[in-house]
Amino acid sequence: MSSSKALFRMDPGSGLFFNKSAETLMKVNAITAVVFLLIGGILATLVTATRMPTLHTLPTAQFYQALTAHGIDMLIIFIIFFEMAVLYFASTALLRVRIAAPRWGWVQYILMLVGAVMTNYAILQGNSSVMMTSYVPMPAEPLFYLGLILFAVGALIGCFIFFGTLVIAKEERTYEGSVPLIVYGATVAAIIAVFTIASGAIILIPTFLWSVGLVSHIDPLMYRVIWWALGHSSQQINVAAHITIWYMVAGLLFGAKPMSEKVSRTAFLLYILFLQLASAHHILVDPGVSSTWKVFNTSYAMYLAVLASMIHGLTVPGSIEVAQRMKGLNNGLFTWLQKAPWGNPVFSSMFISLIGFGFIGGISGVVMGVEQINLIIHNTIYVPGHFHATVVLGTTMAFMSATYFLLPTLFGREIFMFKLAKLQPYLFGLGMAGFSVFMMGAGTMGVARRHWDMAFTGAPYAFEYPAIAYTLMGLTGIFAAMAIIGGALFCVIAVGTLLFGKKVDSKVGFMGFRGADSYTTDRPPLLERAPADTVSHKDIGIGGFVAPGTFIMALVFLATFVLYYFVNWKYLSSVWGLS
Ligand code: HEM
Ligand SMILES: [Cu+2]
Repeated sequence: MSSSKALFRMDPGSGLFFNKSAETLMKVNAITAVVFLLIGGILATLVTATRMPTLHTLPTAQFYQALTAHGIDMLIIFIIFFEMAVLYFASTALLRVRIAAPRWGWVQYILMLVGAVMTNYAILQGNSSVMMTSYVPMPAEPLFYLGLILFAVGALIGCFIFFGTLVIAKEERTYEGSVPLIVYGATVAAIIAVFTIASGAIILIPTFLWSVGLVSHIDPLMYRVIWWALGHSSQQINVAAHITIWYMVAGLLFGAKPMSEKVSRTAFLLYILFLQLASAHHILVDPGVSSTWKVFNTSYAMYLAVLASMIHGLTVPGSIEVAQRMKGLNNGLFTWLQKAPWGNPVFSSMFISLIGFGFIGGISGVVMGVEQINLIIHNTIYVPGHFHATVVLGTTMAFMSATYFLLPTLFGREIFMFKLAKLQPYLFGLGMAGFSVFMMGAGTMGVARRHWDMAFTGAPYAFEYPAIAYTLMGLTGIFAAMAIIGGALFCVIAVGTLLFGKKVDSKVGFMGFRGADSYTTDRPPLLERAPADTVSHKDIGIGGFVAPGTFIMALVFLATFVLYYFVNWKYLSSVWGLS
């Protein structure tokens, strides 16, 4: 297809250019993502209700079935469909270029959809309740693995379309200099995705052959090592993608520029270099891999990756602070933050994602990644407590923020039930934060992970957790209910906007976005490089710091971290007496 036929429209509010073929693909991928979020959310309700000893909703077999489907529909299917939309957006709308190979885009979508339905069908049949990790020698039906493989092939095609689009942008010179930081972040996500999918193929294809009887044996230890090259790296795709969204929102809403492009880019690069390595934190108690490897891997290598996340966690709010202070909100430490648009769900979702990911997901992740401390919480409900803070508070809320932005710009609709939409991020965010923290607490008290019944009803040997564990699980349930209401509200708002949302009036706009213009075949103007920041920051800040508020926040983060680390070592010494 020649470039002259490609159709573009401009969104006058954001200044973004949308290519028509890319736009359609972004829409179908994003809508499908939300549908799976809804399915995963319904399953979350059943799983949570079963974990509450007072409710015990599902019998054993259905619990593991629902848990398997919940994990897969959320962390694989919802997240990756959404990431396809993010990749198409970052490459086309930000670089003002047509999408490469739009027909292949449909192959990506259909393969992923067929794969998703196939895996869900296998789980529904009842012989594939092997959890998201699908550890051998637990067997699942061949369709379970085949579905995942098709899904992965689809995702791989999506990554190649992304790279192809970058090539076209470079050839057609739609931008000057190097690609913008946000495109750079998306590129990092796509590169990690290729590595992830390759690891997935290495492990899932033999497992599929094993399930149909063509391979006789798969070593369970080896399976776990390779599976986590897939499982861990796929979380790094998520992290790179959601941090990219943080930068995007900071730029869109505040006109914020990264405090230092070089530092942010280097931080993204650290992900490629070190994150996959750190996958050993998932196999810290496995026999067969040496302690030396585990310790090197989870400390030296992992800390470099964590450093990258901390840099982003600092520069994103820092850049917002600088932008706000430049606008005159220069009083005191936190006026810039107080005066932020807290009623705009694009901002509130993004900021809750940043704080929740850093304080809850980040700190707990580093602490549980220490080989010794890992022994306290291994295979307890602490683990889902930690990762709901990363993949839900962090990634899912960033994707919610992006959705609130895409509804008026991409779909050209005013957000349905806007008053509730303003509330939704707080409900979901607070619910998820409490849910994560209380699960972590219950896990520290020993409550097992993925166990159908914490009361061990009918078991031949009785076991009682400390009473506080039941209280913590009760609190987990209450906050889960809040998160479920918040999540359901999000789905209703997103679907409601598409069905009933008023068309954005491009003269008036909505949340500062002005919605659709008509399509033309004119090539969008060249994306100009923002001039190097010559503006002096002399007049802002306090005591020589341009972003003192962010600096204080970083110190609070550090203090929380040190305290929590200390508490865990202290606790370890008491559960593991030396005599
Ligand atoms: C209202 C929202 C949600 C609630 C209430 C919820 C609740 C739960 C519960 C209770 C468990 C089981 C813990 C256990 O017994 O081991 C679980 C597991 C899990 N959840 Fe969620 N969840 C929610 C959203 C999400 C989202 C958005 C994602 C991913 C993006 C996600 C990913 C997972 C995964 C991967 C598992 C583990 C499955 C396994 O062990 O194989 N959840 N969730
Ligand atoms: Cu990991």
